[in-house]
Amino acid sequence: MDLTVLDRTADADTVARILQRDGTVAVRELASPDLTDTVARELRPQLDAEGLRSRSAFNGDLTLRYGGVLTTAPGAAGLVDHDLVIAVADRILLPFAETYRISSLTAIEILPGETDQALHRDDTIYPIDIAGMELILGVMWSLCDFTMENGGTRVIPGSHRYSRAWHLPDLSRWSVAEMQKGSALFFLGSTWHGGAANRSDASRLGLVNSYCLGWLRPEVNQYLTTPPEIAARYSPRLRALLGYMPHGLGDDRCGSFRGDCPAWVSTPPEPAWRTGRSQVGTMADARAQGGG
Ligand SMILES: O=C(O)CCC(=O)C(=O)O
Ligand SMILES: [Fe+2]
Repeated sequence: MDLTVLDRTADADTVARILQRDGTVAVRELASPDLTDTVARELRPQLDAEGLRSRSAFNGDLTLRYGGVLTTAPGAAGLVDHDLVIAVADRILLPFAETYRISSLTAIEILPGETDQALHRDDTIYPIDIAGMELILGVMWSLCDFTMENGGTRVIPGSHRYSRAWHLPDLSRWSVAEMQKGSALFFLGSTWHGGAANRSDASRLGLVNSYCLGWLRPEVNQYLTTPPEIAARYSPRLRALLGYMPHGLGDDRCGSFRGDCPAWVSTPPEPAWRTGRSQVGTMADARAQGGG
């Protein structure tokens, strides 16, 4: 099965349908070259200063990583909070949660000479595996052209939803996400993927962000990574994505806080962002079901 690559005019229903079918899909040139260049420029100093700190067998020896993206690169807001990405995430994750949030947000620069990263699924951070329930949606933005040679992300279309305990998909059937700068590779948390060897003489820069169900603990602590005073610089929707909003309604909430959350002091959540979402968990809902 090949990786489907759509034009940026694709609508969210089409992207989500292929994503559910194949476990992955790419949308070419979704972000402008101006925006991707800005983000790459904003990330540069911290990538150089801190990028090698997270070297490990899994992360690679010749790969720079930087996780404090929104403290350093305000332009990245236009990627993680992109309307199409959010509309796709709504379709993939909202069947299982009232809302979802950023789980990790990491710039990854694969340097020349790096070898293949082990293929993996990102949802193994959670000790549950429920058939049909996606816990995570990942989006890899290419901040330069991704190619076969320079370490374009490898992904295995159709590899999602193999119950972890039972069997493995055929791990030899990966495709490389060859995509121009500014493209977005979507992959489910259950889809096998990994970084690739860089056999070129230039580095490969990408920004990978993942969204998890709102009742799960994010992979990276977003409150420490993007504390309230930094979060307050961004839109209400992005603040909510960073976790500055409880999950659930009424008595069935998690993540609530006594008093006003510091990230909301000047701009409370837009009511519009919550309309149309499930009311499951309210007393009114329980009453309607005969349970209250
Ligand atoms: O850098 C890439 O292309 C993928 C990285 C990845 O999947 C990971 O580190 O979990
Ligand atoms: Fe991954």
